[in-house]
Amino acid sequence: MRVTSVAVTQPVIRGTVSVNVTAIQTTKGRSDVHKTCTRLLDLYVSVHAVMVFTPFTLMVGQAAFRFIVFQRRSSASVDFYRGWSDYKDGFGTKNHDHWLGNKYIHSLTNQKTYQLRIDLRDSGSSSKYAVYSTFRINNEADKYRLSVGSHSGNTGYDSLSGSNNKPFSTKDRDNDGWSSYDCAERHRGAWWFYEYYRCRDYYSASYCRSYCPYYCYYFPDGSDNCAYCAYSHLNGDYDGSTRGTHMFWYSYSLNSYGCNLQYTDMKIRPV
Ligand SMILES: [Ca+2]
Repeated sequence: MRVTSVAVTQPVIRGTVSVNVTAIQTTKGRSDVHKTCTRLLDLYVSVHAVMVFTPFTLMVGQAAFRFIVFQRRSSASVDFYRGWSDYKDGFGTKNHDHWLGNKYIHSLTNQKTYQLRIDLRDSGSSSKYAVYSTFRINNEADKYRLSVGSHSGNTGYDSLSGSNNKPFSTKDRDNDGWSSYDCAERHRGAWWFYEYYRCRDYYSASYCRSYCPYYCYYFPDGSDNCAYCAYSHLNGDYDGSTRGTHMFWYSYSLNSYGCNLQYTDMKIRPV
């Protein structure tokens, strides 16, 4: 097999690499193309680079490679309670738990239109998914603001809806717009948080004291109050031991209303 034209720009180890494969010659058939794609994808993840596979991606013909997984949680082995620079540059490893990096997600999703798929497995081993017709995040100057299209799937609730058009927050960058709380600290993670629900804004102290403990995604705020900053948060602690710090996706069709998720991934593919 011979790749006749590969243009690589900015060949740096941790940066944006743009690769345009414009022509491929092979004498051994499709399997060799597949192998080369695999190597290129290995490169893409191992250096956290962003590559542009023009017709090449379609030539792979393997569903697994059409998706780019930018988030995966499957164990507690990778700490997701990190600051802005880690979420910007990415962390974790390709085939295990990781966050690809906001600067790469931004670069990818602003070059073409991508669909987002989120897969979830709850504490009862039930698997659900959510699909968004379009997905992109803006640049760092706009705090990696989220933009998603129409929702479908079987989780029973569009738990990313409230995060749409919201900036990204980390424990060292409070962009949630809610002066009462640092949502990333309270939820121990990073997400497109926003001002959403505070029990005492609606109910009496005595009511909140009894109401708050029912929902594990409510973080406590004193003895008679609780709050939460989004319908979903997939970058919380794995098996979070403190109320409000779990990975959650609010849903009546998931065990424990979508708390204590045991597996998640977030992935995109061009549409
Ligand atoms: Ca805040």
